[in-house]
Amino acid sequence: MNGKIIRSIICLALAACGLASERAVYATRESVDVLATGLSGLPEMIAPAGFEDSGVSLLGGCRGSLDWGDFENDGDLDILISGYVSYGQKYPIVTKIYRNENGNFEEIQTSIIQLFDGATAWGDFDNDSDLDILITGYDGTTTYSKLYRNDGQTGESGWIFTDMNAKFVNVGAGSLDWGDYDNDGDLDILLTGLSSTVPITKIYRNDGASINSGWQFTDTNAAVDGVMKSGAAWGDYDNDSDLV
Ligand SMILES: [Ca+2]
Ligand SMILES: [Ca+2]
Ligand SMILES: [Ca+2]
Ligand SMILES: [Ca+2]
Repeated sequence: MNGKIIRSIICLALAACGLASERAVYATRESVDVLATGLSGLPEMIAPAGFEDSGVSLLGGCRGSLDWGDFENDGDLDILISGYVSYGQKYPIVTKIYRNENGNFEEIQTSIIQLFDGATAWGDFDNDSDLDILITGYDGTTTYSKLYRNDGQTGESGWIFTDMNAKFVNVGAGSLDWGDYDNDGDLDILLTGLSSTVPITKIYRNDGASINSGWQFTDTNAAVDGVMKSGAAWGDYDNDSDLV
């Protein structure tokens, strides 16, 4: 990888699980880079035509989730990844952030919860020009949906992500996407997954800062079917300049 990334494609095999050695970053001559996690036996995930293995080794891609994002605003894409470390072994479960240092990915220290079978995505929910984190999944015994605010570097290799104690429904086996569906300039949340034994789909409206330094996300009670082991994405299907 190099700094000439034009765009990124995220490939994720959520319901599957693979060998640690098969998690890798791929790069092409067109400067389109692919980061993939997933299952041994999915050849299209292992060696897509025209891509070569960059040799980058990451932990946490088994039954995992991932996202690219420049969380420290230095102009290159970094990696957020969660999941098992190795196939067939439920533990350890990790959530890791790798900082891109000229194509070398260096792990940074955070206090983000360790989850698998979930979803992760960078998004600047508080519009302060740095990427925050939404993450869902299992920790081995229960499910979580957590929002972390990016509060900057601490020490040489640490980064502060503050748990906002958001009141989202906790889900596993889900997916999520940030999007400003009401066009008011802030990112809202589309969230799916299994809550207890019930598949859910929730849309949370971002209503800004609340007293006691919290943040208000309001459940819109949207009439959307609940789903799990799913994919969720906003899109302006009717081209009327909104995401619904
Ligand atoms: Ca960066
Ligand atoms: Ca932010
Ligand atoms: Ca909004
Ligand atoms: Ca629309």
